[in-house]
Amino acid sequence: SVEASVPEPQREAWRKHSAREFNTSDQFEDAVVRHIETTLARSLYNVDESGAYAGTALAFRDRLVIEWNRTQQNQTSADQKRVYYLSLEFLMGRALDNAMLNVGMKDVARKGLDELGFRMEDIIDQERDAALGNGGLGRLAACFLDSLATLNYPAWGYGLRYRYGIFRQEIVNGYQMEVPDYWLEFNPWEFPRHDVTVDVQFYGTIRKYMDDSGKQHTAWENGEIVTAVAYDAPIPGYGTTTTNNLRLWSSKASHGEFDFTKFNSGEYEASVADTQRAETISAVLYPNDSLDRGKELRLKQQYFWCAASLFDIVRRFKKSKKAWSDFPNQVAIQLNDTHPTLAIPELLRILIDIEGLEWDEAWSIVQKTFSYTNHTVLPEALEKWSVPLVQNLLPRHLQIIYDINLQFLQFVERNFPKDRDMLSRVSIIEESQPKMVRMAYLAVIGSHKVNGVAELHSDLIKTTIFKDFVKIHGPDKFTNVTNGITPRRWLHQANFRLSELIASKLGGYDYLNDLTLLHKLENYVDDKDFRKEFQDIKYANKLRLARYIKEAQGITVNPASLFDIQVKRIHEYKRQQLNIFGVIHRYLELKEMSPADRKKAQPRVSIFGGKAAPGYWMAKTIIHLINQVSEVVNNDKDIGDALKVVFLEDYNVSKAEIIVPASDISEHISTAGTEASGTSNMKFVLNGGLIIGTCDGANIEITREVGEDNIFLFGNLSEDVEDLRHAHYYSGLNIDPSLQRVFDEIRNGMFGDAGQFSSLVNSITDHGDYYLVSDDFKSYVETQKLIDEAYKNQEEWLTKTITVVARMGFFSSDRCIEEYAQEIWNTEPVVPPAKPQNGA
Ligand code: IMP
Ligand code: B1N
Repeated sequence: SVEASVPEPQREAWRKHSAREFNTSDQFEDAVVRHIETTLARSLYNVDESGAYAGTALAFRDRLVIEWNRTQQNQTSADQKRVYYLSLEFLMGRALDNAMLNVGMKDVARKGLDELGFRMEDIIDQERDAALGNGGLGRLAACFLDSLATLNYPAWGYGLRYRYGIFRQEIVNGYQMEVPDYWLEFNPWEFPRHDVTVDVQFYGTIRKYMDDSGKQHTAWENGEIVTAVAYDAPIPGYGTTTTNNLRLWSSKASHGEFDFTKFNSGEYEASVADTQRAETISAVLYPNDSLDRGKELRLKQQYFWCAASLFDIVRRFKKSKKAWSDFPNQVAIQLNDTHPTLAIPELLRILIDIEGLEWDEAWSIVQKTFSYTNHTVLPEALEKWSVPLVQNLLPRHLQIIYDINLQFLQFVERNFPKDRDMLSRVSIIEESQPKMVRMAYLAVIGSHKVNGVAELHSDLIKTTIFKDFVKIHGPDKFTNVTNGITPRRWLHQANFRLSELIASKLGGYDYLNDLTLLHKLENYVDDKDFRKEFQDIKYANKLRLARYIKEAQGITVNPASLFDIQVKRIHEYKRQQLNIFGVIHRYLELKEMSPADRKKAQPRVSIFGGKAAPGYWMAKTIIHLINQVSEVVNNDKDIGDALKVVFLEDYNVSKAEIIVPASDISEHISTAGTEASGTSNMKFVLNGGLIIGTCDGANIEITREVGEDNIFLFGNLSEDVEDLRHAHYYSGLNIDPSLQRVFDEIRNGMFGDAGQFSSLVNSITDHGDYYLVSDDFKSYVETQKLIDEAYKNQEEWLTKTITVVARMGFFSSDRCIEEYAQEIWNTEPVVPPAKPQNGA
């Protein structure tokens, strides 16, 4: 059992034989070859780069496991509050390079691999991305895990172990095709814990009964049971031995392989089918970003994961033998969006139905334990589950939700007796046909703190979707924690030369643990050698991307051109359509120029990348248009290097690590008020790229930090969006002639069959232009002109790019985690003891 331990008299023998860590390249080679020969059963006659990757990963994994065990023991005895980060998505990317950085043996490994006949970069490149997420929300969770470990917080991530992560995108004839991402063929970073399982119930019935003392009880029984199996992955911190845990649940049939009663009675297929059905729960990540589709299987995933995680957390707490009132002093649970909101009624169910607590005590524990991060105000992303669906799948939870709602509405009625509409506005249950459970309201009511992810966004949620709740609970419940990114992956790993240059000026790598130290770079903004090296690094990064573009898409681009990059999920609110219309406009202008003038124009490469949700037709149409424009422009002999258009297939985390350091300009051009924060904006600037952006999300705070002169802002402000939409509806659009020209050429078939793009163009011209493309087009194009001009003055441009890097200290995810720890979780780090000697 998991509780068993070695008796005292035998522990000395264990300690003597405790695993040894490699410290020299010789020992590293020992470990690699041993793993290749024994763990993988291959030999020196049968080892390619993937084998060398496996051996290297397993050698580093051994070291991580040793630290991981020590950390868990140390954190358990420290008796500190643990933070649990519940997220349906963890977009981790690759692990090996990060493990090498954090273990600190990269040079040893490089030498060892070299001696074994391999190149480090090729070995790192063998790893598949762990792509258990859609975009920003999932990658934020990954950055947070990195910072939590780095700052020594005892923290676990809880999620689902999808067999298929986000699909691989292939572009066929300009259209997106989705290919399943079966990523688990070889995953050395996970540890199956077949002894850590939780039985999770679905469906079933409710029985009320009275015990001998006359106390009322509720039992949920006769449901279908699915077993959750834990898979753990070590999360090493940087500059510390702290190695936290990411626990992902996998589903399997509760009877093991087969239902043997069915098996023995001859129903072999039925028994296998049951097994399949259970395994389906954790089979696939839903590929929608900022869209709620209300599918039953998604609800099953959510409950399965919440129930398994809560059981695990409660089990761990119970080992401490503390009183229940201590639960919120030991446990902080952060809800990453509303996806884990069922954890709230689930904890109530455990406390009341199973542990026998009274409602009021249980409710007070729940509210102190949970906090909720909102990531979007888009109405289509706000989760609602139909009451009949919840009734059927989780009958007891629906009762508990109704009880929460009743108590809440009674409270509201007492405090706001005059506002009759208030009750229906704030009810967890929407009185629609069918009735719906509003998950965001449940999350707000069940938490002690609610945060948005950038200042503008946190203000917006207080004045829009949660306005009434600010009145009811008071403004202190609502707070802001502006997102951040880990400088380890997004600067040091992705842009090693820049990191090295910074370290050479700042006297070492301390800045990777305190990003605000970057400000000292401003002292070097006039230093000739520094400037030269900074510029060379950007050029080298552009050259690297140019090579990748050639290799992956077969397009030749000139690294001396201005690289203009927009990589992110394809979504109308993110407005890739505005970008591609701008590109078409540029193309039309270039076509009209004399060859001499064209030569003088600033050459530009417009680079796009990103996935569309498989059912999101408009997003797929945008991808198609980009590819068609690319086809026409790149093959136009008149144009040459003046303009190239690239759509990079299958954008993901490891590709981002090549793309991000290579931008001159990146585009963050969402309709004001729609992008909650954005995090790639921070990544690009941290790597010395400038931004063209709207006054939205974290762009506003980036502007505050880097200064207005160092960012290219354009477009309408969020406070004007509603009026503009209203005006579209009542007085029509005001389409600039330059945009009209673009539409005319698309409709005339310049980019192939116009019918393909009519829904896209019509969504603007005939259907209200909800995302304000027509309102912002002119200022967008004018701002792009300013960028062309500014880029021509390379010295001034360079000054700007150095300055912005120096001013990005605020955007480290370490800063976010400190804010969460102080303002929301009320918790302290557990600093690990000095490392014991090997074998001790
Ligand atoms: P859990 O808290 O039971 O899920 O265990 C998490 C990890 O901490 C596992 O690796 C356990 O072996 C370890 N662990 C749990 N309790 C103790 C303890 O009291 N001493 C040392 N290690 C522990
Ligand atoms: O979360 C990121 C923000 O930086 C982005 O601005 C925001 O758009 C993103 C349902 C979402 N909001 N909502 C989602 C993802 C998947 C899903 O099923 C919603 N993602 C965001 C980090 O704060």
